[in-house]
Amino acid sequence: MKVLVIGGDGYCGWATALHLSNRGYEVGILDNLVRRHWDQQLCIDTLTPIAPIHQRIQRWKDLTGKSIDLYVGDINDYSFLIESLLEFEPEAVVHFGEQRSAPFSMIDREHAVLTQTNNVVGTLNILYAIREHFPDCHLVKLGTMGEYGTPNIDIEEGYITIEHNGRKDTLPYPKQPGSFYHLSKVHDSHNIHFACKIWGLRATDLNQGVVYGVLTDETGMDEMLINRLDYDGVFGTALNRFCIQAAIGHPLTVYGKGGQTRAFLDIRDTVRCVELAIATPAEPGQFRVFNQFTEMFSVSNLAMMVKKAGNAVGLDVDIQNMENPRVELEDHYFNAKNTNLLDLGLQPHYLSDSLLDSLLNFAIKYKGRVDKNEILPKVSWRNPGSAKIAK
Ligand code: NAD
Ligand code: USQ
Repeated sequence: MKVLVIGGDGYCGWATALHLSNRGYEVGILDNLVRRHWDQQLCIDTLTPIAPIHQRIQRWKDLTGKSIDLYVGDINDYSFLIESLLEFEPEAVVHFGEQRSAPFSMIDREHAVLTQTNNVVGTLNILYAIREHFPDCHLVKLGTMGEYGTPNIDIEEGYITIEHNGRKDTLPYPKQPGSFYHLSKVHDSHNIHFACKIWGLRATDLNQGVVYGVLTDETGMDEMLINRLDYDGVFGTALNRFCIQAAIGHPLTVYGKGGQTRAFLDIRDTVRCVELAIATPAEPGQFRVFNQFTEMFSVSNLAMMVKKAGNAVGLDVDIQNMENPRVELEDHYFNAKNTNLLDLGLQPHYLSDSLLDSLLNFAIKYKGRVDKNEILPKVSWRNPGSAKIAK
């Protein structure tokens, strides 16, 4: 099957492209490399030294004999998108190609507009392109668990059945996202659902939790295939950040009380979930929603686990509860369903001491590349424009 991975130069996309290629799929990567550009603008860098995309792909071919087609350009450029699709002729499109940081989207008006324009218009372009040229193509779109927010009831997978005034219906689950980034994902979901309804497109929305880890079977094969690992206050995510903070002796940055509970998964499960979604496509007209995570943790719990694992490898780890730069509940109910992917055969890699140990050792290996000035959060939800962000 031919699968186009949009955003295939990024953290989840690169690992997924290699995994699918390894599993015998014919893979193309489409990416405008804007993430590398944003890193430069913000004066941040991944912990790991990632090779240029052409070299990564060449190395993959040298090692495995498998080719990956490359299309460098922006999905917001509709003629480029159409030309690439017509050349590659995908049977499935996996769409990772968005601005994915909540803090980035909250820097100021400009970054909020950039995030929503890039994400919402990009996805709309993909929907139109599929309708026009490949109406049978399955769109697998990365959404996020953060679309749901933290309601005081169980979170279902995309839909909820409600009885109201004696009548009953199954409706999209209510959305209460916590940043302009997370809102862009909600807007995408609505647009995709609508396109499935009116044009009969087939789509799967993968509401993914926070991803951790860096190694997969494929990205671990060679230094030149290494994946990005963000640790800075804008693009770094909770567990990855905590391991890198532990490695350099920085107190773990728990925002507020740390009772915020989120859904998490290992990057080795990300690539497998996408494969499972592609292998069993949605039906024409179906907008299918899978909650893509394996476990739920509070931020405090994660910090405690990293402290314990750090101590075990001889690191002295402190935890610092700091003023929360975000506006979010720090103590709340959170219980989300995730059976759809398990039913398709997902065998989760649960967070374990050995994973934490390997991530900590990975962070120790590259700790010389850490810029300590980029650890603390600079973006405030309450005060847009207040962050001193390099351009
Ligand atoms: P990333 O920033 O590492 O990768 C995104 C890639 O998309 C980058 O290579 C970037 O250059 C590309 N891109 C962005 N806009 C584009 C455009 N207009 N045209 C072409 N390419 C474009 O992000 P990631 O962590 O790999 O996340 C990938 C997707 O998964 C995102 O949609 C994100 O919302 C979702 N997701 C990520 C996580 C996580 O923890 N990393 C969790 C849940 C969901
Ligand atoms: N947090 C801390 N300390 C930190 C970093 C984060 O306490 O140093 C807290 C945040 O306040 C938040 C939680 O940890 O409550 C998660 O924050 P995060 O930065 O790890 O993740 P988030 O901003 O939600 O975004 C990430 C990805 C995004 C994806 C999302 C999945 O960047 O692309 O959509 O995880 S989810 O959270 O399920 O929506």
